[in-house]
Amino acid sequence: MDTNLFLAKALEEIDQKLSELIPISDQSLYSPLFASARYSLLSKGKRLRPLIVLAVAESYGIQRSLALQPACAIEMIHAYSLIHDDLPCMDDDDLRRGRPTLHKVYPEWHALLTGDYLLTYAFEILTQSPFLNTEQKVALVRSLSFHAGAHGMIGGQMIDLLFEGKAVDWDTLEQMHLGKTAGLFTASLEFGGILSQAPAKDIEALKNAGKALGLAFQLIDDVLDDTSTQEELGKPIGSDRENNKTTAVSILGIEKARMKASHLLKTAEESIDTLSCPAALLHDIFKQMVNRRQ
Ligand code: GRG
Repeated sequence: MDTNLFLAKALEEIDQKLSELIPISDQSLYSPLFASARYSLLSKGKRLRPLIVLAVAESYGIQRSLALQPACAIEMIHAYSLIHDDLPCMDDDDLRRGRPTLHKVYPEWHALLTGDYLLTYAFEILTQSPFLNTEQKVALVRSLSFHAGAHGMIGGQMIDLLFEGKAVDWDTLEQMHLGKTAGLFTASLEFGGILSQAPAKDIEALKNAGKALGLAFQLIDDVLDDTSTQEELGKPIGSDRENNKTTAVSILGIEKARMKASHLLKTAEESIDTLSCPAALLHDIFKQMVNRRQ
């Protein structure tokens, strides 16, 4: 299938499923939680992580209906991480995806609880995903809890905040990127493999691709933070500089950071070339992600 056609169709299905999964409101006393979750989750994100899950499943010839709910679970974890990352106690940002951050619209405690809700609900919907056997569900829960936890996203965020305002060398920065950014990309690729019941050697290759792709994605994110406008990115630019954070650009400069991202893209592509399924769709998506302008 043509890549752009696949992306357009998959994006539509992801958005529809995300909307179905969070009630508009109900009679419960806690229903304002759903309105705030919809505000963040349904705002205009790129949906890269769920798209990757669906793209891997597509590459193995697996029906999209089987991969859709697990893909949405990863987007929920991503949305929760953005809500918490924007809070005053972390990056204290006012704008996300072109709109006021959640704690600017609701009280801070409400934003915090919305993130907590999305985090816990992600695991609930994983265990309720249709068409999967128990072994697959356990593997998905294990993958997501590992990559979103201390050895992945939370660990990366911990390094980020521990080193704020301090000198950071390249190895430390890369360890932070591996956790904070590459964690969820690795989980997304691994999810695709688990859903497709791919052989163990493919799952390893998918995870390796996820690490390299995540690192490349973060390098480009740092470059865009220096070369784009707030309107293009939908979030404040230069906030890392304001918060005294070391970035790939502050260590390498723009050109070297771009070159490093290209090398990492190549590593990710070499990894998916070893898969036992056609990899053209994944090649296209990886390239689009690393060559993106926003
Ligand atoms: C606070 C638990 C917790 C974790 C925070 C993910 C994260 C760790 C912080 C968010 C800020 C940040 C710069 C993370 C690096 C990963 C990244 C570039 C996120 C933005 O992802 P996109 O570009 O965002 O896919 P959209 O809005 O398109 O979904």
